[in-house]
Amino acid sequence: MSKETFYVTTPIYYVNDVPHIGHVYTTVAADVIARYMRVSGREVMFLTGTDEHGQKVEQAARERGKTPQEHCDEMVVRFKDLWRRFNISNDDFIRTTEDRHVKVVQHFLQKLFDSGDIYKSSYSGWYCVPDERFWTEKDLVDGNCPDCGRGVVQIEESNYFFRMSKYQDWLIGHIEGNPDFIRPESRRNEMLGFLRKPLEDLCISRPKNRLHWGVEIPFDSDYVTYVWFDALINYVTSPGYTTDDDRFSSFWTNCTHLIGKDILTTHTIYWPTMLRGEGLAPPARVFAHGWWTVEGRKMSKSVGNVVEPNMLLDKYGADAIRYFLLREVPFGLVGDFSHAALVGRINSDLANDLGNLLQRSLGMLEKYRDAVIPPVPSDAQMGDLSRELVEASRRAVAELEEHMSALAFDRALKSVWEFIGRANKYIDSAAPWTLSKEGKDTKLDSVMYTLFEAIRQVAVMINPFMPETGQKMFRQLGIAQKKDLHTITSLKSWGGFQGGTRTFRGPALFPRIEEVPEVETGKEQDKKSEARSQKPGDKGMENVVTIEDFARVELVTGKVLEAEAVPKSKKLIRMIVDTGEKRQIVAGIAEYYQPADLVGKAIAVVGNLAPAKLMGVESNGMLLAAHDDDGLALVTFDKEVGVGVRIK
Ligand code: ME8
Repeated sequence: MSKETFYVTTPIYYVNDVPHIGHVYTTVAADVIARYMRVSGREVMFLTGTDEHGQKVEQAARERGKTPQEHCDEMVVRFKDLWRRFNISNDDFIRTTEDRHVKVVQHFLQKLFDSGDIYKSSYSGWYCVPDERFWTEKDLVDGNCPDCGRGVVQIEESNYFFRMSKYQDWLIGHIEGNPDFIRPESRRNEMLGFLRKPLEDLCISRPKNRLHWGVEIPFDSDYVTYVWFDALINYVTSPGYTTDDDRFSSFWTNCTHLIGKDILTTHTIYWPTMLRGEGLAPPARVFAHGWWTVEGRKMSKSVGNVVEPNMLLDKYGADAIRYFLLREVPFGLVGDFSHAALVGRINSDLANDLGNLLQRSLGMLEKYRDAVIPPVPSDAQMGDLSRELVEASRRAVAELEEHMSALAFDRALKSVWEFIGRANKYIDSAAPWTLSKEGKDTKLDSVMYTLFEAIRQVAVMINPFMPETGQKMFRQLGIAQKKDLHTITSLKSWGGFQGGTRTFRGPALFPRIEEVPEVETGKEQDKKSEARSQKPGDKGMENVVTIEDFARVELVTGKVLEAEAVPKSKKLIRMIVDTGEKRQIVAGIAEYYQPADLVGKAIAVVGNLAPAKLMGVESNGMLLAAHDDDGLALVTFDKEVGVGVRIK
């Protein structure tokens, strides 16, 4: 293979349950990076699949009155259908019950057994049935599983063990010597901390009298393989370990595993030591992203707030969800899903910024140039405004490349949106309508060309994130078939769009959604809070609140990360504030503060205020300030505090 390779994987998901928004998150992220690498000229392999063995699956099948295989065959369809609906472009889908995988697991085990890295021993310890994990006495928290908090049972039996402890020093050296191996940094430190305690050997078998549903141990038919030992091996089965050496070695060296933080230990402790025992290199990078909650709460069946992705797809479409998930929070930090936040993003970023840019530009090209792209302007024909836009495009492409290689999806999108903002401003400043009215034809040609080359660049940059939208844009720009104009390489030099191309105006990319809670006016809010604070019999004490009342208000510390004036408003400033999670807050303080002065400030925020829209911009929270005749002062702190700290 001559091209540089890139191999990306998602966890293989358990088929004991249906997929939810958490599974969608990792899979969409993997899809975006796979698509991006393809258009950057890499030979890509993208793997996802399902984890079908083990106790949980056996139990789920039993509860449904099915055999485990029947259960798996039915559940896997839900994952495959969902990935199709989300336009997931995986090159392979692996199921651990497939023969190709079972063979590799058995090969792996036999090799480790032959080299003496697997041995048999009797074991007594605490076992968490739902997690299928053994724990030592000192691991337990209040006598329960330290991972899930559920009860554990004492088990004594003979089992096979992998000599994981033997590789501890090597693993520490590997993590220390390869800063990119575990990402983000916080997770790397967490694992180095974990490795300060001695590693124990790993129990890798389950006796068949307790569990049947697994890969039989090749050297002892009374046992099946521990589900995690079986599952992790999927990552080498697919690219051809033991079956296609060339393919395997070319992809394995460039492998990135995307996972949630819940399965960090298995991927960065078990897996690299297993590979080391087998004589294989560890994956190049394991990136553990953060956890999604829903409307501020942990997603759980008992709470009834599990976000069902098919319902979201019906309502918002794949691209809006893909965009929201990756734009809303930095990959690696916690995220909170809420319909209001999703609708806010659709309306402001997708319908307003991106949709309007394309729609108004196509409209002008139709009106002024019969929908035909003018020729590429010469250097002399380009004015300062156009040159600035070209420069902004160079910056956006460079930033996109930098952020994508670090899997900083939110920053990559932010850079693209800054460029979209520039292109929108370019239209306002270059004012094609005036050029047309004044008959400045050469200038108008030059402006329209520059604008459309910028839009083509936007389409290329967003295409990996929103493939349906990318394709729609390419169609409307008249370059659907010109694949060479869809690549990141085509953005390296300005002027790829050919003059004479005919464009086609289509329907709006993202119609606005008008269902976000509207703001109440200040007076209405005041009336309501007065009514809430008055209790019958409390004469003369109308404004007294109980400690419980006060505790309902979540006051937290925050740090302003970004601030900008809300267009067309004299009073409002839109801020992105870190309160442990990133949120957008709109405040009426523009008469007293410059946006630039706010960035970096530590502030006090009402964290659980209902979302509201101010001049069409969504605000999630309110900052505290004192207002008197002399002006306005933000509430801040007299020494440094972290973000997201509760103020009481
Ligand atoms: O652990 N937020 O499978 P699984 C973000 N079979 N991501 C989430 C999430 C949430 N709330 N919930 C789930 C397994 N995920 C094993 C993996 S790999 C060799 C074997 C995502 O079905 C996240 O990627 O429990 C997490 O790591 C994964 O789903 C767990 O999926």
